[in-house]
Amino acid sequence: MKNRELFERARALMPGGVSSPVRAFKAVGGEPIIVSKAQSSRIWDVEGKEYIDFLMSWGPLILGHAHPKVVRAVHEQVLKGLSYGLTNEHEITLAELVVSYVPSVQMVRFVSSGTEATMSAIRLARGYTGRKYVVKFDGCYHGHGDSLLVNAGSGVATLGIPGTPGVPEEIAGLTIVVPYNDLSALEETFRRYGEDIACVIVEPVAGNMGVVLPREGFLQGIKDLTQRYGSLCICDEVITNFRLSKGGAQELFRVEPDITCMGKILGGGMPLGAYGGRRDIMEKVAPEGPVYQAGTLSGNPVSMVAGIATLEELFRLNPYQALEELTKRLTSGIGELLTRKGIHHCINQIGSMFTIFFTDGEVYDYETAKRSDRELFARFFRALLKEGVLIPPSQFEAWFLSTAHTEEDIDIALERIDRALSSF
Ligand code: KE4
Repeated sequence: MKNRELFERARALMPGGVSSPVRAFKAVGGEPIIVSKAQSSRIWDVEGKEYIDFLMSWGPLILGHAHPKVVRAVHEQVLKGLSYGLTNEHEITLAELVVSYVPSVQMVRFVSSGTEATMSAIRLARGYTGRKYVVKFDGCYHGHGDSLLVNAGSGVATLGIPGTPGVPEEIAGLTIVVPYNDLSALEETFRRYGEDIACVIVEPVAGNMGVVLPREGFLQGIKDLTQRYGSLCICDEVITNFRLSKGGAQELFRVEPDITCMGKILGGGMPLGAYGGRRDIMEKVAPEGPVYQAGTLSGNPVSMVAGIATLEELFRLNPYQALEELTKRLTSGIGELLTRKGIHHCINQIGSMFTIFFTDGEVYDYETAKRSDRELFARFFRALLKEGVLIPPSQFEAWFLSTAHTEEDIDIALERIDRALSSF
């Protein structure tokens, strides 16, 4: 089995045999697959097995794998060089696209990942306000920066406790964790720490506890509280930027963050992140201001042209209504299959992203997400993989569709999922 042979070699060379933990399939069991190629809505492993892909590289590929316009742009650029270490014209073009489409962004800084974007945004918020506390929501993930890798008891506002060895309590203790969708807990936090809170960072639609939607008034409530106490509101749109609408979740939910973090679709599959926002805040970033942040490959021309080609094609297609309808065709089909099997489930869906929770209650925060039957999810994941349907190897992630997915793909996927469920 080539997957297994290669994975054994990988495990001897890289921790867990992977470049990112979730790819080891530890939460779902079974053999991780090694990819050989991908095209449009399909992906193949090294044994030649084909899958309909709803992982889509965790979100960047809203146009599908290897879109010809993106491939052509990258190919033309690499013949002119892969990295310059000086400004290139493509950075200006992509910055103009970001500023014109993302409502709250007047100025932007490119980095190489979503983690860099959120790490830098936190540092900027602390530098701009001169304050130390960061507030995040339980179950939200903002990359692996120390201040944001904090687990804490949910239920009430708590000072972060180191959830990950290597994050000293002096750092974790500066992060306050509040339950998602719980404005009263956030108000309580501001009553206790308000004058010392630099920022609140939120996934405006959560994707990392599985998909969880903001309750009515939640996002605006965050903005109002941060404004009242002189803190900054940071929207982490690494998943939702350009995914839910041209202007992302902030456009859809009409909320104006002070800083927005971007990534994934922004780079169209190439390494790229960004943070941007109000001009008076962004002007604090070096070399214009004192808040230092830098990167050898920041503004890399190959990533830039991949992002430009992706956004230009995405905005030309304006596919959001069609993506919503196609996604609903899939979620309603899966819902029927699970109901027929008597399997309790809750599907949270918005636009072209969704999560199936195996629980019969509503899922509106991390506590309710954790009620999902993870053993059943793991069995479901393995059964689908066997039938040629690839979904995220974790209960707490989102399925993604792309403009490359067709109605025929959805119908074939539903047939494969039906076969997968025959043994349930
Ligand atoms: P990266 O550093 O992985 O580019 O971005 C971190 C990040 C920041 N903010 C949000 C809302 C994110 O979802 C992410 C990364 N997402 C995870 C899974 N949803 C990436 C997959 C992985 O870690 O392997």
